[in-house]
Amino acid sequence: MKIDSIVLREVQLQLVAPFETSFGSTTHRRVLLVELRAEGLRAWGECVAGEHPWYSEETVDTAWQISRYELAPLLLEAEPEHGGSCHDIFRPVRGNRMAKAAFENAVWDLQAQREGISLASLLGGSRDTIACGVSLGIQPSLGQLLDNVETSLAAGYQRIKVKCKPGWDLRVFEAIRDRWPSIRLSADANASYRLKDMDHLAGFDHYDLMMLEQPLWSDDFYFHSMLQSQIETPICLDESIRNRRDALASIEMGSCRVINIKVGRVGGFSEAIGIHNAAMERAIPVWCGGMLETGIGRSHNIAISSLPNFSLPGDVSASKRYWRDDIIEPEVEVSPLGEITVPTGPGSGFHVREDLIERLTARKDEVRAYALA
Ligand code: OSB
Ligand code: MG
Repeated sequence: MKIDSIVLREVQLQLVAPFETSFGSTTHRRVLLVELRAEGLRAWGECVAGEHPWYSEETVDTAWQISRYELAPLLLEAEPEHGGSCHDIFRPVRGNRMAKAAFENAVWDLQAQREGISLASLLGGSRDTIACGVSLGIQPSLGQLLDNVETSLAAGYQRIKVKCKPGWDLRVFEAIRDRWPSIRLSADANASYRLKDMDHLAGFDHYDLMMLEQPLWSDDFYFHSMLQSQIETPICLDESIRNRRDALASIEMGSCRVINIKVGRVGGFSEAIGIHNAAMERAIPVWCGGMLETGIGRSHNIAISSLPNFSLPGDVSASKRYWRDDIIEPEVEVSPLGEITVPTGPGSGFHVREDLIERLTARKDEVRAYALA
């Protein structure tokens, strides 16, 4: 596929409500979008890097730099056969997986449009609908969190995940279990505990959590395997898993029993599929994580979630939980059963609202193929 030009944009959007994790609070998003123009088609990708290097080293600004001066020139020169070619094209650039994923996922989207098939089917998806959960941030009060749980359950969400950290854990689980003894409940620590907390974490077993996500360091497998051997609650790794090899190592070491796959964190759809397959062969279920995406990233999360081993509800939720006006049409909706229908139209199956994106754009740059010739 000959790509004529690549447009990079930073769009700025306000979240409908602040989102607080163990590492800080987010009220608005600065999002890097990548648009590929090729063969009369336009394909989009979203970079999930945050405003600050809290979740991972990458930020929207490092991703901009790497995208503009490394990845865009490499891709314009390469003429990728398909999305799966990107891994090799970007090999000279170490790390920077969130920036790479934005490009690679746009190439997959372009290929799906070109072949007139859905992105989900191109990726190997087999589900018509995906199961949805919510991720509820740390709240100013327990009462506000319980209100959020109630609203989410009423909307149909199949699993409630609460962010936790030292000081916002046992009494939160206690209060939720008191009112809802049998809902599917999980917790995400975003790497906020240490080895000295082992006994404390064993106390989580009392609350029948589906899983505890990333309790220890963001780059650790070994101490998670020690912890997993001492608690009953299944550990789910998020931050630690950067690629398929990490998934294999963590499964073999017994560091986790569930894996959260985020296409941005692992560098794009190809690596996500590799992790999905490796986990499936070893009977480890996976689910799709979220990064407060706009509709573009969300539409890609829906597509990957249609693969068979995405067997647990993901953090892929309705547009209106995040944005007053999403940048795709129709916006993503969740049914009263807590499901999203996987689109069957070509590409992502959603229309990208370029007029709205233009109004939200804070910076823009275009890199053209001929400029390199
Ligand atoms: O750890 O899953 C995480 C958001 C930002 C950074 C990390 C995480 C999250 C979420 C939000 O949990 C999931 C969503 O998009 O709703
Ligand atoms: Mg997480």
